Amino acid sequence: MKLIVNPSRSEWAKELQRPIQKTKEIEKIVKPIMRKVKRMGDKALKKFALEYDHVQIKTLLVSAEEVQKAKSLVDPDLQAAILQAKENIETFHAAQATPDLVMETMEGVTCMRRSVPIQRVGLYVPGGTAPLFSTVLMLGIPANLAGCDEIILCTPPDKEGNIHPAILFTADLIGIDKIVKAGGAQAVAALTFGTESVPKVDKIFGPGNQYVTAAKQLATKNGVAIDMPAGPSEVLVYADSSAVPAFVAADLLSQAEHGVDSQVVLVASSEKIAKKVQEEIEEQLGKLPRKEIAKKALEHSVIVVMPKQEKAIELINDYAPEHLIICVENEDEVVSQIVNAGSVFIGNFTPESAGDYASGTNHTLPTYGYARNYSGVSLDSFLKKITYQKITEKGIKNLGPTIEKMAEAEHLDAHKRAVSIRLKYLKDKK
Ligand code: HSO
Ligand code: ZN
Repeated sequence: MKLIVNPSRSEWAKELQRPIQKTKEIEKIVKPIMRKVKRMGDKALKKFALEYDHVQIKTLLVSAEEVQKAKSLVDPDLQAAILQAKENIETFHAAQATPDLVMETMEGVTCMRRSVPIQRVGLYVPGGTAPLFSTVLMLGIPANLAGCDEIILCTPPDKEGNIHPAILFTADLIGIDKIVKAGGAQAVAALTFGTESVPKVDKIFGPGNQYVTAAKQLATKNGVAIDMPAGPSEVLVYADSSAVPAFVAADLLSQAEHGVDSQVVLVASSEKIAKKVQEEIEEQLGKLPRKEIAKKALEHSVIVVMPKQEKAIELINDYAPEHLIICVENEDEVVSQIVNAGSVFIGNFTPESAGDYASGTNHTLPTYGYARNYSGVSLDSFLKKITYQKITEKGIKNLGPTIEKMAEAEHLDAHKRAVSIRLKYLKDKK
């Protein structure tokens, strides 16, 4: 990891540059995939499964027998862990529900707002080097709580054409029964346009590689919403002398092992702490099965020494990390000044892994600086808010003149008349 000491503001963007995304090149590959799925439906999905997942798929939808078999393959201890995680995630997300809003803004003018579920949602769960069954919980639980009518889960099959048993177990646990053996851009295309086996959805959720990300962006041009734009996963740890260097190193490595393009950043209050963490990273890295991936991620990762807390906080807000771990003496003071971060982990005993799996918060978070303008996935991500209003005779008499005046000033006479005609009717009625 590169170490920089007290960089000036003008250097921050360059020093903390995220791995460049080759968006245009990737789009060139993804567009024809999307077109093919749109034209050929299931046939295209099977063709791409053969090409990219190296497997001949007969039936795209996972059968009930496959789910039953998978359940028997998941170790009981893992089943219990998944259940515990489910409970916490459910508790935290259920509490996010907001009551309907009904109020009179002035006499006779009632305004309401209600949450209504998005009807059909597609959840993408990556396969690849790590089967992220935790993502099934993070997306499936709020989708269920919101009351979405149809939940379709897409995930790539392995070379035998199977889905990882823990993914199937988790999906079954939360009642998702439509699971499609499709990954990559082709899965996103299927959810966007619909195929014989895959229903078209209204919104697509979930992490994925650059192809999935590009496909999700293209989906938005076809009337489908997405959870958020995405880039590689990242963590920033802010540590002073109260932090435990071995813990900090472990947290940085936990993010680095996600992928070669993951980025980890340490903001340390002194060079002494930075060096200690560096030593710990060296020590711990060798023991990791995924050390080759982590090592590559560390190559484009940075340690910034920032003795002044005020500047450290400015830098953190400027970088807008997906995950922010704060291990400093005056944690409350620092936390209150954080305005750009996906999710914040506070204190020496709060590893990012807690939020990744089981504490209750969602792990689908804005990366790549999007924490400046996006929130992570929550119950709200699966809901729309519809507003309603009801105006009585008294209400239109009260509000009418205001509307007439404003419409007139905007030179929109038909708008004004929609009110005047009613006011006149009420006047004539008397
Ligand atoms: N850190 C990842 C989520 C994850 N970690 C899933 C382990 N499994 C992105 O927030
Ligand atoms: Zn993680």
